[in-house]
Amino acid sequence: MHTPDRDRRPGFGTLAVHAGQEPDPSTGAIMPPIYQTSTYVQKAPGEHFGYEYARVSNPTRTALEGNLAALEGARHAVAFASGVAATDALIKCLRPGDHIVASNDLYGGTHRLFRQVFGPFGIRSSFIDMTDPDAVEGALTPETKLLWIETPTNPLLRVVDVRALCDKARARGIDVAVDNTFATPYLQQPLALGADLVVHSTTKYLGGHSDVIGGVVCTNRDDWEEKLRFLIKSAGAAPGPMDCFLTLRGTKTLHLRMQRHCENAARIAEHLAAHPKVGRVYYPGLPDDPGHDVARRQMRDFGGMVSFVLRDETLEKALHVLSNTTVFALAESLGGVESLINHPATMTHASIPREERLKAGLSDSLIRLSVGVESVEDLIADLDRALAGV
Ligand code: P1T
Repeated sequence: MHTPDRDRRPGFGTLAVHAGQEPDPSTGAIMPPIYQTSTYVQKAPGEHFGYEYARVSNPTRTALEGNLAALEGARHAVAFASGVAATDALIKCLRPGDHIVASNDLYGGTHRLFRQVFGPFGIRSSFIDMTDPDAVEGALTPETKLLWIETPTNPLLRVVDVRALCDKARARGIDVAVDNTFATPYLQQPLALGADLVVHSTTKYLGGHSDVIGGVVCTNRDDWEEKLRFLIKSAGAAPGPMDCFLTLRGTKTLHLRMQRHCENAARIAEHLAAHPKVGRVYYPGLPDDPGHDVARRQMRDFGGMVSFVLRDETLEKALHVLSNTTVFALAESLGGVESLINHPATMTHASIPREERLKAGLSDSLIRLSVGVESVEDLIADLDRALAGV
């Protein structure tokens, strides 16, 4: 994309609105069309216009990939049919005998994929507290090929020092992947902190409207891009053109939405921290949060996710709150404009064995909020009403 001053890199908002997209050369359409086609005509055998078959590539997907690469400051972005499909393709690039060190506080589906899908193929995973440098050091083996970092983590919002772990990994020839779903590139850019790969569930903040499932891997490494494109072609987890269009529509307002998500989440975290019925609040924006200092260093703001437990930590009382909000909808997922409330133990993280969950600090009564962009007074009143009943 071009700006009047060619020496200056465009700002985030300009990239969000324009990167990856030029008006359609045949019609002048200002928005990239939804190229709803499975195949492309060839001038002669093997002589085509850049596209052969839509599992491999599609112009709507190319526009989305150009946009996401620009937002992450990456040379390449490879889009997938879901966040899990993006992770799956990345792990398929490892080999039997390889070892992954991952956070013990992470999306339940990632744990399930690593343990239950790749475990039987001989890829081992260790889940540890990545905020503890000694725990990371102790988990590394000569077979470790990948560090898998989520930060802030799902659902305890722990903050992992990406630069420190990248330095440690680089010294040992280990690649680092960061799942940047919770932070988004507006708040945090892991490649600039030394990561090799950034993964997103674009289903969340990037899409932003809870109407599409998607994923992406961004990287500056040509070898990784080649492997991931080979996997899209060979294993087929390609996103459809309509989904790419919807995601691209979402990214145009990412910076605006994130500002409001952060503002609302900070207000709610402060309110809950002062509420007599609330025990602990997990939010890196609170000054006494253990991740606050690292978050201030590596993030622009603290994000839209807040977790908490009640002072009286009984499951029954937590379930009462979960069932009695009216603006916050009880649902899995996050990052849409609407607020959601979730119970990790029975919903998003049910696939992690209970003992492992408890050891990682994820209690049965934890409540997770995805704070939307509604009027914050209504969100606070909704939580207060639900809390009043316990
Ligand atoms: O749902 P999908 O697009 O396949 O993305 C999976 C995924 C990957 N990484 C993180 C950090 C995630 O939170 C998710 C999906 N998470 C939820 C559905 C959830 O409610 O936590």
